Amino acid sequence: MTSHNQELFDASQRFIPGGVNSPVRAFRSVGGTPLFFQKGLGAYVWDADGKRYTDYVGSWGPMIAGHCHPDVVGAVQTAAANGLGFGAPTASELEMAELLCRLLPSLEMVRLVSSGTEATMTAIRLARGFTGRSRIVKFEGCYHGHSDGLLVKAGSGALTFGQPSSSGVPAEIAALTTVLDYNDAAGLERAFAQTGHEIAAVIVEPVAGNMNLVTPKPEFLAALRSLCTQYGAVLILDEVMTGFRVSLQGAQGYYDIKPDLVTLGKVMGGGLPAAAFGGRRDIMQCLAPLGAVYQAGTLSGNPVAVAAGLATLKLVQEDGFYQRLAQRATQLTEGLTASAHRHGIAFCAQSVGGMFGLYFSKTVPASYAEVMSCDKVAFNRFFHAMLDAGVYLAPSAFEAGFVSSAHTEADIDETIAKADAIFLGWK
Ligand code: KE4
Repeated sequence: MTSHNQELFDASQRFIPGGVNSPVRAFRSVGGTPLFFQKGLGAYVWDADGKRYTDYVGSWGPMIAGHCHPDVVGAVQTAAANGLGFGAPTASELEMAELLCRLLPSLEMVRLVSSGTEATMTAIRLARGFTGRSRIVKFEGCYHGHSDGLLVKAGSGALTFGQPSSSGVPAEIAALTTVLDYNDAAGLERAFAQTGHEIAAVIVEPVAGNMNLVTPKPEFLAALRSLCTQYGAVLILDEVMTGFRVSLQGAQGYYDIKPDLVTLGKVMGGGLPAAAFGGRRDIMQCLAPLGAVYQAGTLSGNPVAVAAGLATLKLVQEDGFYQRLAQRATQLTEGLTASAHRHGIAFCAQSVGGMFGLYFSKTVPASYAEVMSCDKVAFNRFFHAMLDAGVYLAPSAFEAGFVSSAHTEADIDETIAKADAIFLGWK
C-alpha cells in the first residue's frame, strides 16, 4: 500500500518546488520520502500514515517544551481570540522585549522580527550602518539564514573573499563576505590584520549547529571578542538556535562571552514566527525610526506568535529546567555511544544543553573539515533504520538534534535500545 506520505509528496511536488517549503525537509541529504506530519504531542509526532515517532528535531529547535504544551496552546488560543494581528504596538511585545533584556545581559534594546533570517540580515545591516564599513566575516559551515550576503562560501583567495553559495547572489555582494574556518583563531587574527579596519561585523554561531554540532574552542571565542573590540567591529552572536537552548542565558551565558548584537529565534517563538535581534543601545538606536538604518515588518511582534514565545519562555524558567534538559541529552549521547562501541562501530556524540550531535567518526569533530570527514553514508543508513524503528532524527548528517522537557528517561532508553538493535546487525 502506498504511504500517504508518498501520495502527499507526489502531489506537493506539483505545486511547491521540491514538494517542500524549506529544502532540508525534502530528505535530499538522507534519501527517501519526506514525512508529512499531521500531529505532535509532547516528545512525539505522527506522520500522514498515523505512525508515531519519538521526535529529536522539534521543528528544528523551537519545541523545547515538547509539542502542544497545554500552557503554550492555551496562550495562543487566548491571544488569537483577542486578535490575530494589528500592525500596531501591543503590551505583549513590550512584555517580550523586557523579558529578553532581563534574561540576556547583552541585550540593552531589542527588536522583534518574524524569522532568524530577518534577524541576522538586519543585524548585519545595522552593523554596517553603525560602523560605516561594508565587509563582514562568517565561518564555513555556519548558517545564518538565506540573506544574500550570508549565502557565501569560502573563496579561493588568500583572504578567502567569499563566492556565492547560491545562484542569484551577485558576486559583488559575496565578495564583501570573508569566510574563515570555524575555531581557527589564528586565521581570524590574520583576516583582521589584513582587513580589520574594513570589517563591519563578525557573525558566528557560538555553538555551530548547522554543520552538525561543533563546540567553540575557548581561544576562538576569546579571539572573536578581543579582535572585534580592538578593530571596532561588531560581534554578532547568532543565537537563533542556541538562544534558550543551551542555557537560560543562551551560549553567551554558557561561555561567558558578551556580544555587541545577538540574534534570536526558534525557542523564543515556541514554534510560531517570532524572532529578534538586539544588543548595545548605541547600536540599536541607529534603527529607524530613531536612526538611519531601515528595517520593518508587517508581522513583527505578532501577538499570537509572541504569546507562544512568552508561554515557552515562562516554562524554561522553571527551576531545574536546563539541568533536566541537559541530563536527557547526555543520557542519549552517552547511551548511543556506549551501544555503538559495544558493537565496534566508529561512532561518537556530544551535547551542549538541550542540543546534540551524532557522528560516525572515531573522534568528535572540531571543525568543518573534520565534520566533512565523518561517514555520511553510515549516518544516512542509521537515520533510515531509526526512522523505521519510530525515531525521527534530523534528516541530514549536517544538522544538530534537539531534546525537549517532554522527553522522559524512558523515551531516551527506548531510543537507545532501538539503536542498539540496529548496531547489533550493523556489519
Ligand atoms: P530561519 O530564517 O529559518 O527562521 O532562521 C535562520 C537561521 C539563522 N541562524 C541559525 C543559527 C539557524 O540555525 C537558522 C535556521 N536553522 C535551520 C536548521 N538548521 C532551519 C531549518 C530550515 O532551514 O528549514
